[in-house]
Amino acid sequence: MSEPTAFFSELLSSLPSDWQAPVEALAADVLHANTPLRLVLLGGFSVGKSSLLNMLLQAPLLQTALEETTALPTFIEYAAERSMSLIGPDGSQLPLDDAQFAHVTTHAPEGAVCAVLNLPQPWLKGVSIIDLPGLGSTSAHHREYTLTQVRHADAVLYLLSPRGPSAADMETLQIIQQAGKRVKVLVTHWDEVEAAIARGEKAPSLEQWAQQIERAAGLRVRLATSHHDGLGREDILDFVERARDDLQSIRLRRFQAELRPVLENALGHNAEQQRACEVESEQQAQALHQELIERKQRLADFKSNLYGEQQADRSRLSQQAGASVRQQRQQLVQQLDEQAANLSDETEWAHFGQVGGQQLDAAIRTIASQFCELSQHYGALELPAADIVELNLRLPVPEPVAAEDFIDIGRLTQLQQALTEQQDTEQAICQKQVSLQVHDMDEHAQTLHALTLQQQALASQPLPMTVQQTGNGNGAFIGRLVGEVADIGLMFVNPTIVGAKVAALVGKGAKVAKAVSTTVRVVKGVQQGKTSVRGVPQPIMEKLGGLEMLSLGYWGERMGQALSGQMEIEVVDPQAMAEREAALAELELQRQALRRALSRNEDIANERQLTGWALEHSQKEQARLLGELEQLKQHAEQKHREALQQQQQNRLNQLQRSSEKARTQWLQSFDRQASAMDELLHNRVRSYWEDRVEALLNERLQDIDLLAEQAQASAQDKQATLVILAEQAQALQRTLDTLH
Ligand SMILES: Nc1nc2c(ncn2[C@@H]2O[C@H](COP(=O)(O)OP(=O)(O)OP(=O)(O)O)[C@@H](O)[C@H]2O)c(=O)[nH]1
Ligand SMILES: [Mg+2]
Repeated sequence: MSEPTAFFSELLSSLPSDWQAPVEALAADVLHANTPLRLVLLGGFSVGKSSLLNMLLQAPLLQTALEETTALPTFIEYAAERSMSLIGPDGSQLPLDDAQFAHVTTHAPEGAVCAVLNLPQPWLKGVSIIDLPGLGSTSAHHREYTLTQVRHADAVLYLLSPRGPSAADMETLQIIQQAGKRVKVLVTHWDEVEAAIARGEKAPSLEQWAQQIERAAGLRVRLATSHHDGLGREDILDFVERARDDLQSIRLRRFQAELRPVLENALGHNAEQQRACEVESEQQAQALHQELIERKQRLADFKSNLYGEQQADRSRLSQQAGASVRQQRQQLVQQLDEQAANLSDETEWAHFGQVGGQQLDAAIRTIASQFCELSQHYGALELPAADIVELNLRLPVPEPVAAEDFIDIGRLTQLQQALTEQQDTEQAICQKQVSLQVHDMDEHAQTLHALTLQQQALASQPLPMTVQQTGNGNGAFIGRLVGEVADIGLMFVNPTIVGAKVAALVGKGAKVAKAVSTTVRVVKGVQQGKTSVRGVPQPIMEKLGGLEMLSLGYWGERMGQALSGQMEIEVVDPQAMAEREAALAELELQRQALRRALSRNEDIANERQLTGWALEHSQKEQARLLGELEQLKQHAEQKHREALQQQQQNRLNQLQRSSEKARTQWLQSFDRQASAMDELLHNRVRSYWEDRVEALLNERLQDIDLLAEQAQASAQDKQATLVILAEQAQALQRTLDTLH
């Protein structure tokens, strides 16, 4: 069994049972903590703490200056790689570069708890060195924090200026001594002392200073010297190494130092009880009675004062907490408003939501850390040391609340609220379902139907674009027709080129060919009969054979030639005549057919001409329609633009409404969380005053009643109690004696 464990087991067995729980808690806190050696550097500001660390680390890593420099506690620890970071109240780590590290350690940004410098220097293994703001610094908070660090430290490097120990140094050294820390005291700036000696000044007596310290602070130390150029480095590294090796016994010493007042309290109370049991004569009983009455009166006075103290403390905290919440809320409102004003598009919505949430979170975290700071400064009650001992009134140390606890309670409240709202909604739905009637259902169905119809009507509305397209198509068609009609018209203006023009017309394209399809059919009939026509030259026959050559001009021209061709009739051959006549008749037939075809063409041309007039009119109408169409188009475009603008405006309004809603929800969430955190702070303070301080006072008052009762008990009972008390006192004393 290791030394601390063996000591602790023995201690517990010797303690009266009602003192065991607080001692176990203390042991868990100090004795059994598995953490590196905590070494703090202490001393007045500008005494050279950071310079000394730079000297030990052999690099200018920490900021030094003549004025108050270190503002943020800085932990220096071993790691395989060099890194720097800033620790937030929730334990978050923000990596820093050299410049940022220099800035934060000298400016202590709001909400930061400490900075950490990790270095791969082997001598730092198993050690956590803490560079603190100087004692006696302008900030009261710094002093508070420094003393807390002293409480939790295992070892202290205490730096004295070359002027020797001041009253403030003595006070702190006494605290350190009582807390059982391993201490090394150094006189810094020794180079300046050496320079002064060289100038002929008297050397200070380190021995004398050590004696003064022993007298004033009860601490026996050997004073060492150092300066930032390296003096004392080996000595200090040796101290660190030994302290690390002796960590267990240092912690045991710390534990014992903190245990001492607890045991002394118990022993004091035991002595009072024994005195009460030892009362024998009436006179002694009277004296004790008188003493108890006086003590009770003092406690009662103290208790009634306590109410005023408590009220003052609570209202001070309440004001500070309120101011902090108001400031954060105002800032949050401003941030959310700015963000909402910049919101102009739905695509920014996700980003808006994300940033708003982050701003709310940051505001909550800021008040959490401010509340955490506030929670370190309540319950300040100055009691004269004599009263503390005499009345056995060692007040409990007020416990600060961690920022994370505030955040947790805020979130919890918010979740509870959300849950309640959800339950309310569900309940409302259930109630509605119960009271729902059939006619309500019909009414809903009809409304749904009406809505569907409206939707359909909207969907079927024509768009302006359709009208425009139609107009364009007509224009093109009319243009094409006009060209063709002009072609046909020209044929009639100059009948000599009738054939060629008709052929050109036919050749122009499929559409006109279709228009003269009747003619084509006639011509085809003529073509089919031509083989029996004698006297028609073969090439003509072949040309007539091609459908693509079915041009009226061509045919007319050729036919004319054939008919005008000279026929030589020398012998009248009736058969030949008959044949010729038949051929002529045939040709006549064909000519007639052609004439008919031509007249059909004429009709068509006339028709077309007439149509041309109609078209002219139609063109005008078309132009008018086109004008109207253009107007309509412009009107439609204008409407379209207006609709787009309206749509844009609607979207903006919708966005604005949504952002307003989000803003309200964020602020509600902030209010809810802030008020839960405020409640936690007040509950903690109230519980400290009412549950702990008042409870302690009540305990003491009860003690007095118990003592009075014990004094009144029978001689036999007193004797028995005395035996038990004496045994307990012995055990307590034995334990106390084992403490260093
Ligand atoms: N001559 C001399 N000057 C020193 C020595 N140590 C520190 N200084 C100077 O004293 C000033 C204060 O030194 P710091 O190291 O910043 O002191 P500190 O104790 O860390 O100060 P705070 O952070 O403000 O509490 C600086 O200008 C240092 O250069 C030393 O041994 N000799
Ligand atoms: Mg410093």
